[in-house]
Amino acid sequence: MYGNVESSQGGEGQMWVPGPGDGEACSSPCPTEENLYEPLDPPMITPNQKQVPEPPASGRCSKEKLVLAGAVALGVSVLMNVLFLAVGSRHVAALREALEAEKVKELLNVASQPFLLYNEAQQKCVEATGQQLTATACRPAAAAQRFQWLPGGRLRAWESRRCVTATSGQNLATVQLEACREEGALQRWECRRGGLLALAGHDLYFNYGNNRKQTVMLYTGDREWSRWVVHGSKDDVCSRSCCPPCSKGWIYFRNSCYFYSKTENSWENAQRFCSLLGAKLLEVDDPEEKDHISIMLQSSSWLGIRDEEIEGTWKQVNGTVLPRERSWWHRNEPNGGRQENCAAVRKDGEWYDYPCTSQLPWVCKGQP
Ligand SMILES: [Ca+2]
Ligand SMILES: [Ca+2]
Repeated sequence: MYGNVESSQGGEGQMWVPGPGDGEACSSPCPTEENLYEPLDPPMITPNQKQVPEPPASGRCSKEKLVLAGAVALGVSVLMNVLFLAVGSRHVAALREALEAEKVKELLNVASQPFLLYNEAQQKCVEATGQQLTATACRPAAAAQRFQWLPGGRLRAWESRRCVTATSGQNLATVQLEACREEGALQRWECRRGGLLALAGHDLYFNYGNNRKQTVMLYTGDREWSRWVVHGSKDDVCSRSCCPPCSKGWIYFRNSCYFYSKTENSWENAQRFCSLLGAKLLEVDDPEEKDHISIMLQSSSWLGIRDEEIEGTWKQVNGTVLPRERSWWHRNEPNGGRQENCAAVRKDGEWYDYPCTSQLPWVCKGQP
């Protein structure tokens, strides 16, 4: 029995009730695991079972042939219908899943109260004109000078609802407005000490732009022309950040956001769900994360690894082979051979291989 992964909900159809003596020593001979799943391979036919086709009987009438042809046609038609039904239900499941993803996406559109970006040294505010961002005299009532934070460190122009975007990750690159993107690396900003507003992950700062048009640009210099506060205050612009680092419904831990599903699905659908949200199915990087996950889990959930391609070679969704030192298999696992090619993490943080079509909750892991 698959006594190693507990279900989130008990009830009928339960397939992994702990079996008697699971994980305990037994008197020999040990009972073999009872397999509740259909064998994946067709039953083998031994040579002496092989059915030798009968030689065609001479003088068979054409009526018999017609009946035979009719039966074959009927069989094919039934088979096709079953096939279409199966494909159809998969499409419906995919659509339902996409809808659920859309609902979560709506929650991502939480924004902060608007504020004006003010450079004290120049006594100027940032203003949006079309796509362009310039530093100009402050007009607190002007919609074009209002900005607001979106989740993920994105800064949105209040009026045009477009995001502050670096044209490249290089010194002196112009900063302008573009459509907000969820995975736009050039749209993520972070505050550094002293009012510096940096392009996330770079030592390039949102700068007043000492050029003729006073266009805002990226600059390596970190002096007063790169320093910004909320107009009318001495506050760091990140003090107006709306948002907890993660979107609503996601849980923050150590610079990542986690989504714990409330429903169950196959490994593949779970993986697709996470990918639709720009995240990935859970990967556990170190013991600290393993402990955190085990505290958070309500029940066994899918992990983003499988050994579908080569039995015993566990790969992450991006195709990387999982390093041995970053795996936490339960004793005697993985043990399912070709019938168990997907991995799940149990509440205690330990891993099991499991049939990929089983229905389990899942965890997505994404960037803040
Ligand atoms: Ca396997
Ligand atoms: Ca197993």
